[in-house]
Amino acid sequence: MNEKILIIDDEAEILELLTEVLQEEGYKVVKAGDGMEGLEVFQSETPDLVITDVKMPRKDGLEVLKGIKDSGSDVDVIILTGHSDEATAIECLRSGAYDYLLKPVEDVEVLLTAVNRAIHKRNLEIKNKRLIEQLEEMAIRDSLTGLYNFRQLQAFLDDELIRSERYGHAFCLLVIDIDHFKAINDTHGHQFGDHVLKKLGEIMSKACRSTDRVFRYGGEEFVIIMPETGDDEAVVAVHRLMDAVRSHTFVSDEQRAKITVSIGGASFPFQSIDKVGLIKLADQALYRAKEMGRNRFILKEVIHE
Ligand code: GH3
Ligand code: MG
Ligand code: MG
Repeated sequence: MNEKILIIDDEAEILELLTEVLQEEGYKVVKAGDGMEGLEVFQSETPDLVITDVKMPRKDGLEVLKGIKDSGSDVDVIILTGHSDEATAIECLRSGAYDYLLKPVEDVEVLLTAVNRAIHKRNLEIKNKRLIEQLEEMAIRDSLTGLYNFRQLQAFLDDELIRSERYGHAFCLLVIDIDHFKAINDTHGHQFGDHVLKKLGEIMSKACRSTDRVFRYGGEEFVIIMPETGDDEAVVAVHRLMDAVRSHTFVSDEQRAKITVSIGGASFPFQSIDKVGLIKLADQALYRAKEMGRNRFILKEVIHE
């Protein structure tokens, strides 16, 4: 990757010299002739590192540094300064500059060492940030289906309860269980079973509204939370969902199968106003749906097929 470095200096010879040295090292270079222009180029070019002179017309190096830091950017700034101005350079360090270099830049190696070190540090920081984001994503998602996991369900449900209570809105919680899934595994193999789980997650996500949340609750059980949804709307939504599942033929590695699901629902605030109560009621409704012959939805004791 070619990292981009912004050089800000009002002396054309310095700009030229640094550009040449840094380009030879393999960096992309963008330039500005004073602090004001420097901040503009910083915004438009989003460089990976800034090297700025201190004494410049319109805006000086310290103002450039502050402008960059105030914008919330974590891009490093190296200060270029004359011998007479080391005090300002130290003030820049206190204000968050990464390093300072004395002009004239006679020893190119000193410059390159500082630049390479700053770029290396930044690349590591970017990599770490990505890894942390990946870990955070892995902590809330189920690895097979990519759906939110059990832990995330608890957090989401807590939030939804507070929100719905505050605004006086209804929401619906569904527990979904695949019918005779053991037979799918036994007939077609565990791998095909995994394919069904994954695909079912996709089908249900597609059949839901964008504000609905689909979770993998455990093995072959899923939970859907439908915010801002009354009982009648939930029944319509579940019919759409069950139709989507029933009509799909699961195909993988020359194996084909159709499945049905049983669904139990519970609604807030009509049936319960707490998390444990809602899950328990939906589970009981699911159990009844299984007992009554599967492939159906039960909400408030009413059977929907
Ligand atoms: P019912 O209609 O009563 O729900 O019957 P069932 O066969 O679906 O229910 P049961 O609870 O007896 O079996 C669930 C099966 O789900 C057994 C288990 O091996 C399978 N299962 C759970 N998690 C996974 C998984 O991650 N992958 C696969 N392939 N199968 C799984
Ligand atoms: Mg099952
Ligand atoms: Mg089950």
